Amino acid sequence: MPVIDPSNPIVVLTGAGISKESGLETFRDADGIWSKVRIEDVATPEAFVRDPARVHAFYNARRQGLLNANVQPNPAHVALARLERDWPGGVLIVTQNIDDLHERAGSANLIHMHGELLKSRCEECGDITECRHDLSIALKCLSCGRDGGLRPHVVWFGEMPLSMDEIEQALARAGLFMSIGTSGNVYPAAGFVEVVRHYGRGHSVELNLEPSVGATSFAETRYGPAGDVVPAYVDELLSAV
Ligand code: BJW
Repeated sequence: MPVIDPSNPIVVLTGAGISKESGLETFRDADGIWSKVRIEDVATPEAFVRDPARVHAFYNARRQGLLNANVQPNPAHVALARLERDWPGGVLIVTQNIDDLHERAGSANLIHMHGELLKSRCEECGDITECRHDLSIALKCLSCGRDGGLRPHVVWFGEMPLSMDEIEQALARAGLFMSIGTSGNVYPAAGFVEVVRHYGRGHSVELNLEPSVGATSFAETRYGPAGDVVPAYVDELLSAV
């Protein structure tokens, strides 16, 4: 690792791999979510129009899984919260994950670019509400009173990820870009390392179980379970502060 100036901001991109050791499934590993259900059936706006009950059942099951008491932040989430607390230049976590494990570990400067499983959104009035219960087409929106329009507050294929302007500005300023637990298959997140390279200011590192699709774009790579490699990398960063 080169010496990173502690006055420079860090941007961390996380994906499903960081939550694997907490008991949540990834998408594209051999035993992942997309080996059991088809994207076109559950993760597109067209799927929700065609069969909303099917899509609700998929997200209801994942919400119940997330709320299981055994699912807790792991040492990788905890290390990133420590980095945010102790790094002078500031840390922004951009997560593709819809779980709340970063928040539970103590991270506060956080963007959920693919939405949040524990929120619902009304397609009629846009109201976004905390949601820890099952959703169905029978429910009424508590804000506008209309029924049938509540959906999980998540970003499906073909929809615009959230807070993209803010993310792009942070990538342009970053002194270090860390990509953790993501396979690099889904854009625009898979292109963030190229954005950092384009601006030319930041070092980039991939921390993953195995090389991602875009591994060769990173200046540095380290492979192993997130619960091991992330705390070790954070220790090295903070030893220079
Ligand atoms: C570990 C580990 C351990 C395991 N420790 N590591 C061509 C055709 C059609 C569309 C497109 C196209 N080209 C590009 C597009 C756009 C499309 C896209 O990317 N498609 C690709 C499939 C080609 N993207 C979109 O549609 C996005 N919107 C968009 O582009 O809008 C237009 C736009 C224009 C201009 C600017 C900006 C935007 C929206 C994408 C929405 C993705 N939604 C999902 C599901 C919704 C949320 C949910 O249900 O959870 O988000 S898909 C799914 O993939 C989920 C994830 O966030 C996302 C990324 O997955 P992730 O996190 O990388 O997980 P995995 O499983 O792939 O990888 C896990 C990794 O961890 C692996 O590498 C493991 O090895 C590793 N690992 N154990 C460390 N213990």
